[in-house]
Amino acid sequence: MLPERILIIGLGQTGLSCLRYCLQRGVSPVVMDTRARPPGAEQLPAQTEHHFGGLSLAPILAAELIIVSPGLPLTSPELQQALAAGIEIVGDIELFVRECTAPIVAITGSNGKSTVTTLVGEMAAEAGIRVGVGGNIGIPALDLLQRQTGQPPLALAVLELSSFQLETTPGLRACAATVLNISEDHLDRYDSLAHYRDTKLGIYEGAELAVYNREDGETRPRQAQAAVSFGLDSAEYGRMEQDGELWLSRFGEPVLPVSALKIIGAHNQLNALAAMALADQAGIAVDVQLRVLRRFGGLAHRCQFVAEKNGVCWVNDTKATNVGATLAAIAGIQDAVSGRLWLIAGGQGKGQDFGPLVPLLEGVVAGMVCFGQDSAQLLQLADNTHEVATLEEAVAWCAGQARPGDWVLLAPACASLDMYPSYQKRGEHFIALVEAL
Ligand code: UMA
Ligand code: ADP
Repeated sequence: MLPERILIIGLGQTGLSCLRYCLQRGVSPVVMDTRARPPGAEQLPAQTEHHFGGLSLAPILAAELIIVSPGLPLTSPELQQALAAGIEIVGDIELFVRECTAPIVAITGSNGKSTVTTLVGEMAAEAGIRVGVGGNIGIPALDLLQRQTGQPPLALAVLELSSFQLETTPGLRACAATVLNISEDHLDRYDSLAHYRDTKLGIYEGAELAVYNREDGETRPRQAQAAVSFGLDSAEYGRMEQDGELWLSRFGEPVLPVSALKIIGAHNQLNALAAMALADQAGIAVDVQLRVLRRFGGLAHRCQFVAEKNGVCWVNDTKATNVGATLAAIAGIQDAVSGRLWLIAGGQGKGQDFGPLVPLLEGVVAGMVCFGQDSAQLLQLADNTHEVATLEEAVAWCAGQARPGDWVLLAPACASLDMYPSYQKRGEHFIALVEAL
């Protein structure tokens, strides 16, 4: 049962889904956003009490329940006062888990979340399971419940969860939960990498099975609980050689040659193994899992081949919004590059250390062109860097440097929000620029 006095803070995709959820249950919430003109304001029913342009204390303290969007940290003085006053603050995922009767597969990590979430969702659908896929992947979780109205309930929910969402989801009890990997990200919101990691590890709380990455000790659950691992050796979910070929394996049994995967790179083999472990726990047959793994061509904007122009291959990995993803993208494509590799990077660095890019700039990357808010930090990493003002100029610079056989990779290691509304828009702009060459 929802209380009468609900306050929704944040009116992006999440806030709007919370609004729909409350209205459907007969509660008219108050809405607040720190922005003067938040996106979605035009969708508010006329009579909705709203407060835009800041956090107003009076309506905050008048609420019985506050539903806060993932983009807003709980550290503001106003929300701290609400907590001190004993007012419950939750996120949309908490409301979802309280109502969802289906088992939940929960996926977090610094990178690979959307890929693994999509794989598990496709495996479940292929198995004929009534599955809902949502969360940070871009479909607000509560909308999965709304769609159920008048239909049989979901039999499985597959949720991609960000650390922001996990902060406000104390009630998650997943049937299978994974932290795929941990690398620096969102250090503009967390005071340390340890704080960011601990928030992510919260996904294992109460999980029936924890699925962790043997290659990355930071992903191991801290408490004693049922757990299984994936990695690049032959243990549990892993890889092994058979007849001179590398295979994905389950508990020592080879099940799929790596060459049968369309998604490239060791990072995607790890993603495939994680998806298998999660799907096993969700009761999805192995042959069904393998069918999906054989056909899955990857998501748009992740190491997406755009075009070959004048003998130069252009690749869009705009979703590489942190250094770890950029490293994985380069490791994934470098074997395919016969000539030189040019990197386009930049945007909002979110407090990350760009240092791990240096060995690449001194090795496999011929040159890096950088742009955006934190380009000065990227520029000073090595001698073979060049700064420009826009993505147009970056593409033009690479087109001028590259010779037939070379590759150009957009893998920015940064968020796009200083110059674009989303990483997708940055990727679409890149594709249009490359196509126009
Ligand atoms: N904001 C304000 N004032 C407010 C509320 C929000 O300035 O009062 C700002 C936030 O700081 C943020 C932006 O508005 O920069 C969007 O925040 P939001 O909470 O309104 O976002 P939504 O539109 O609801 O989208 C959120 C997720 N966004 C974030 O967590 C920032 C989306 O993930 C997610 O797809 C969506 O819910 C549905 O669940 C996006 C994302 O970038 C893809 N996630 C981060 C990531 O993957 O690294 C965590
Ligand atoms: P997320 O949803 O966590 O951002 P995606 O599946 O959308 O992850 O992939 C985003 C980018 O992260 C990819 O383009 C790729 O460069 C990188 N990536 C994907 N999977 C992994 C992984 N397992 N480890 C490291 N990097 C990865």
